[in-house]
Amino acid sequence: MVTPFNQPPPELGNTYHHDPVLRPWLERVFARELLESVEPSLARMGELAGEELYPLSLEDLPNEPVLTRWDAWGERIDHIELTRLWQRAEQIAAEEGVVATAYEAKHGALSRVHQFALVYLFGPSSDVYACPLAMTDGCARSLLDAKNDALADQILPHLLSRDPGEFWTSGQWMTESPGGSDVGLSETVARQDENGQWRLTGRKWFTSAATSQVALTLARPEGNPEGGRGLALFLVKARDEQGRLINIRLERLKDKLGTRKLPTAELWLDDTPAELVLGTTDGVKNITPMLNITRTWNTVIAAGGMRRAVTLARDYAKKRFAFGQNLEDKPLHIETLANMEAETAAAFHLSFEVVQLLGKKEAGEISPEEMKVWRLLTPIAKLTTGKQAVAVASEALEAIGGAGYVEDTGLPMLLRDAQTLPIWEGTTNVLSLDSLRAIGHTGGARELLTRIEACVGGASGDDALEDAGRAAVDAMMRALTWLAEAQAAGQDTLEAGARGFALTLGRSTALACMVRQAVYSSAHDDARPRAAAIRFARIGVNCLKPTDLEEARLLIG
Ligand code: MFK
Repeated sequence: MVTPFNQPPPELGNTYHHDPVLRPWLERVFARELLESVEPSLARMGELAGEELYPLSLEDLPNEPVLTRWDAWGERIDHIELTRLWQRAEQIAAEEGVVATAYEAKHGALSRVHQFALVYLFGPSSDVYACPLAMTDGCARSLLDAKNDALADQILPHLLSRDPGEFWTSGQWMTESPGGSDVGLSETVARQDENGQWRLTGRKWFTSAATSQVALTLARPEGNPEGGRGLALFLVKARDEQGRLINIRLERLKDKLGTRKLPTAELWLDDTPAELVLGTTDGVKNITPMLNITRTWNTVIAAGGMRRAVTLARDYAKKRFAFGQNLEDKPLHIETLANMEAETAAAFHLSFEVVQLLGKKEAGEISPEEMKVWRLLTPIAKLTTGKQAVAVASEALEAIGGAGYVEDTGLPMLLRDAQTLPIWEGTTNVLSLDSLRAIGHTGGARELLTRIEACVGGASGDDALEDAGRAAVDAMMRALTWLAEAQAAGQDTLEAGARGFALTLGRSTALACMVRQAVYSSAHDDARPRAAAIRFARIGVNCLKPTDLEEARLLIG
């Protein structure tokens, strides 16, 4: 019997130790003693992610959460059985403080960086358990920002617990059938019963994980006006002591393209008791702390997912022999992988720029200029990395060839899960328009240009790196010129070009951050960040394109 050839599969190992970007970045940003103190937790997470969770995720591939609505005797139970990996991920998330690290704040403003480094490592191995963690973080932030001490005292000890037995996650039940993006159209009604208890009634069309113990949600108190201002922000304690849902019916789990381990659901609130978080109006405004946190998670998860895709494609290229050579020795394959690596490094730098600003904001160390940049860069980073994540995941599958398209390799999941990143937490277009509104409201574009100029300032003396820095500044300046012209031309022109504008801001900021890292790393005997910056500049950061609305209308009929 002839033994057929079996291709060794791509492997990961410890994802912290093997990451080419994270550690050099941390070395630049953290003092040596601080790095020494956080590094054991990152190395542990790298080991858990690469050596325990990744193999478990492959074993767990065929399994999905199962909703059982009724028990054998007709009792409505709405029980969701989670996959094995999700059960393990919950323990790890609590014990390793994937949410708590940010709030324990042991390292001041850099605590957010430490936390999001954990997220970056944990996310790609979590089968999207990162989603309820993102919501949990967003809920904690919202309760603190609302200064609702009563709710915070009751709920935060659970959301921030490192004891898996005590740990709770929060959901975000915002999306309703008329208002996925235009949340102000929400139909859920709030009324107070005779005891003054608020009760919510309505259909939540697309929730985050329906297994969470609490959720932030929006509802319109009876008599309130239409629109986002007439909504109020509520916290729902979804379950009683026995874990049964309280006046909530789980209608179905959503049948999605990806994120299939994540039990997103459609549910009915039926006189569901709820607590006001902050006043009886301005619900959309009051939930924005959650949106900004979950968008930051989305950004970091995108960067982490890209790193996972590139790592697998890179390892495969080492092992795969074809046409007389391993793929890693083939010029066109090397070029392809290098472009993916440059995009991935860019996503990382953009993500952690936002994370750093968030950390400063929460520690009360942010300047007014940085505050404007943070508000603008949060949606910009989310939309930029969301698009990159899909492109890189798709390229990784192609780099692995037919096996990348076969389900039991686990690789198709990379692409399907990436596809949610530009959709949830605000689509690319919605966030492009949000960026324009942020500029209209608080400014930030000029401050971002100043920041980009400062980032690239150190490149002088290195011609190629200087050119890369100039490309970032030029693109940003062109974007500002476009903005002024579009504002003068009118709202239609502004909106039609908003995506090109937003992506240009995202990519030029990423490039500037890469140049700053390259200057540091080149001085510390690491030439890779310089190569990544130069390559990313060559791929291009200016996404401004002329728009023609009349022609576009004609085309779409
Ligand atoms: C495929 C698998 C999917 C799995 C899904 C699982 C998770 C599902 C969970 C979800 O439901 S994801 C939900 C995603 N939905 C969104 O992210 C909503 C996207 N839409 C927006 O972000 C809109 O821009 C927005 C709803 C905010 C617009 O609503 P409005 O009512 O037109 O609000 P407006 O007037 O823009 O803003 C109201 C106030 O909030 C303003 O302040 P003022 O009242 O002082 O003027 C804004 O400045 C402020 N604001 C808005 N966005 C802000 C913000 N402030 C800070 N940060 C922001 N990001």
